[in-house]
Amino acid sequence: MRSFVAVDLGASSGRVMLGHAGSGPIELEELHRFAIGPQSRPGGGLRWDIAKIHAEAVHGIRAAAPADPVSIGLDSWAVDYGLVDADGKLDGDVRCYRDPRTQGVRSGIDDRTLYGINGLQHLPFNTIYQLLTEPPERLADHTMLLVPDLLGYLLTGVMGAEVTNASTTGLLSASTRSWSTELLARSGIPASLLPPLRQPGEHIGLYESTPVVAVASHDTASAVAAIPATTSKFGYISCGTWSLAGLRLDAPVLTEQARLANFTNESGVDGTTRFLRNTMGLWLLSESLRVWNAELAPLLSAAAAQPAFAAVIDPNDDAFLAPGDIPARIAGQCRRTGQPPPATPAAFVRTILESLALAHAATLQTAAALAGRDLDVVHLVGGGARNELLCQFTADACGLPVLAGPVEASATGNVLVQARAAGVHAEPPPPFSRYEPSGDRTRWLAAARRIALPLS
Ligand code: LRH
Repeated sequence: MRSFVAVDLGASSGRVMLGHAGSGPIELEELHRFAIGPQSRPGGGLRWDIAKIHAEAVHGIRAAAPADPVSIGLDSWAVDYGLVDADGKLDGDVRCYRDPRTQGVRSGIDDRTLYGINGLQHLPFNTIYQLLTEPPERLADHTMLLVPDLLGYLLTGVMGAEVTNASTTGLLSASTRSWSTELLARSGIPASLLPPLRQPGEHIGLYESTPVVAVASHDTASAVAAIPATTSKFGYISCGTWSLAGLRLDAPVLTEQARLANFTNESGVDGTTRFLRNTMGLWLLSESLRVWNAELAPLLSAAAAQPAFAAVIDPNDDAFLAPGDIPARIAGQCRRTGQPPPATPAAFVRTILESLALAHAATLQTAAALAGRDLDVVHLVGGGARNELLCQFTADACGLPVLAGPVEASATGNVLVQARAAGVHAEPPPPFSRYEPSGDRTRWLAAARRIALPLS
């Protein structure tokens, strides 16, 4: 067995894992876990504390030294970046994508042309829109590094842009997987801002004497690489802060229908496409718990005993994006759709879980139709795989079995790519639970109609 260090940064927590690969499924050992979370700064704006994240990552990497790891890999949430100046220094803060500064920002490129090239779901925080809020002089002589590339630079001194995460910027061509000169020219973003692309598995440099290897540095790409699929007819949900629901395809789907359904074509490992849609995921729960100052476990048991389908919401509403009083915003959507707002935290949790399951089902069904695929099974990976109620609701709403796990999917995929680059056998662990659909979907379909979700 050989050991690899996976630094996996989620929007709410980061972890440094030691992954063991070589025979049998990858095994993970947690070395260090720390809170992340965006911070409000005086004068407004949400930022990431990159200096702290860097220090925590180094702390975890140092703890791995006794295992003599083969290499280190870094993955994180997508789209956010730091700007490095001509002297190689990080200039200013790394802003958080939930910062409302990009609301209403457009690229100046018509939607069809933009989608035909980058194949991306319109999300207000795609990097292209964030960059267009920067003063032009900051773009003229700086280099943009996405978060995992920035940490890679801080560890090794080498700059680059790993392609799976670059595919979330809006500036990469989904077909050629190279920076789009057309989109750069038409948006006015200088090409000099973007570092050379690198592929998962490429050597980046050394941290002290340990190689740092590019993995699928977008956490969702790493999570999808870790799906223990045994059939090609599978859909997936990478369920953490976000629920990313979709398909693994050989080529992007850049049709007008896919654009109108707001589907994304992000790059995956081995030339695959991650054809998926972002849905507001466990963020709805974690922000609500923060507002209530409550623990999840007792509320999940209480939610299981609540009446079914009392109220459901469309979790894709941009109103849920910014931090704040999510329960109040849920109640507002219930009123607007003629449903009684939940009255207790347990009732809110029931509403959130049923609504996420509905969104999972509608998204997977639409993905399959757009790509001309049949689905036999759904793999649910990430932190949400621990949530039994959510897994069962998802199976019921989809009318398909749900296979749960791995929970640490991004870290597993991170290790998998490093192991393969080192010529070491690597396979993800099998799912740890299977949820059968309970049969009659009539009530799920009726609930979807209340919020105009396309589910049949
Ligand atoms: C999940 C994720 C997702 C992006 C969002 C910004 O962590 O990377 O794939 O859309 O964060």
